[in-house]
Amino acid sequence: MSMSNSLKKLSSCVLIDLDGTLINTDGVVSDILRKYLSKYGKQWDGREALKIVGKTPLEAATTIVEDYGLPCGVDEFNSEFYPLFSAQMDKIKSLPGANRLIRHLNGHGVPMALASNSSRANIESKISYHQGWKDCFSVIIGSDEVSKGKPSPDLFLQAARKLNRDPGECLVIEDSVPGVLAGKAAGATVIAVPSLPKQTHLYTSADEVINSLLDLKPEKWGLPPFQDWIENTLPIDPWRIGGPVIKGFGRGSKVLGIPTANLSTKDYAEELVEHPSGVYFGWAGLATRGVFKMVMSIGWNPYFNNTEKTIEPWLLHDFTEDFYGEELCLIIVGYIRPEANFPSLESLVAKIHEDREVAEKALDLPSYAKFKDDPYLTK
Ligand code: ADP
Ligand code: RBF
Ligand code: MG
Repeated sequence: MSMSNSLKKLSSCVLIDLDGTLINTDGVVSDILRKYLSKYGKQWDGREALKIVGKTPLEAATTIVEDYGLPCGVDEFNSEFYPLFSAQMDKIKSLPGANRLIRHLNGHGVPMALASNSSRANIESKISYHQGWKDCFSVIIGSDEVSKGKPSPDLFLQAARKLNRDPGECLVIEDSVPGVLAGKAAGATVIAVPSLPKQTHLYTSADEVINSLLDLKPEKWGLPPFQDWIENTLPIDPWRIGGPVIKGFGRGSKVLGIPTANLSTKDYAEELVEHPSGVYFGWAGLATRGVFKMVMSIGWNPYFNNTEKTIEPWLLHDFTEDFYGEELCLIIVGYIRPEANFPSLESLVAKIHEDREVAEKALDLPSYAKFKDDPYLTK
């Protein structure tokens, strides 16, 4: 066993954050603020999300009132904002992998606590829209039940106490910087799942930073491993997207032997929230050419540090010509890995070829192969 492994603390229970970690509260909050601020002639700036993520409701409200110079007090803002928010709570979706994680840990009898900077009452309302979740948590604590919210360790200390565990035995899962600091201050092991892209550098105190809950490996922390991976792939609910092939960045991927038939991300904003960036695979249909195996990347291509997310399927077939503008239909059936950065172009290309091999093999498995005949591909 390596030094770092032998020093690593094993966990026996999980303390988990709600907003931004298990559910996409930000999406609904942003929608409301966009409309609300326009009443005052102000425009919601997505970057503002950075400042409020992980804060207590009071802190978040104060930040907004101050930053936008609203002609109302924090109390007045709250009295207008909360009814709007409550009315939309049923629209808050679970984040990718959240349901899977909760069911997995619960199924293995791992004690779980929900510890959130939001109020106890709001936590209860929010999770009531997610079937079966409430019963999976033996402890639920909101910031109105402790003297200080995150980044103070109070919430996690109290959660551990109620689970009858030493904080050092707890694995905290958090999307926000205040939450990570709170977990470390409590003495827990902390995994960060940043809810905003390209923020990894802010999470230096976390024990590990992962891209999404799909990338969590519980066995690294002494917890039961997921059993749903098949030959290095994770099946996902089939996801169908299509559209005309557009011009990409023209980086000469073709020269590298890895041409990718980019799809526009504009039409898929909603779905992209529900699917983390990463490497996926499935089947691709081109109306006049047929159906082909496909491996793809969705995201910012860290190696090139793109500012826009791209959807880039590589069809595993030799074409004699380009097919820009043609209608391309994809059924994405499985996940392979998060996007990564690489020390050289050669190592990026080598990794993409590994992905190709994983995808080619997996797509022969009956559970993935059956989608080849899906009518969507030849519509
Ligand atoms: P761009 O930056 O415009 O996407 P690429 O170098 O990635 O350029 O090349 C992609 C184009 O190459 C596709 O739009 C398509 O027309 C063509 N192409 C040829 N073979 C393939 C393939 N096997 N998979 C994807 N695209 C291919
Ligand atoms: N780009 C990255 O920066 N990091 C990745 O991990 C990565 N993985 C990829 C996996 C596959 C299967 C494909 C098709 C592309 C991937 N790319 C990745 C995108 C790549 O940078 C982009 O297609 C370039 O334009 C290729 O030269
Ligand atoms: Mg391309």
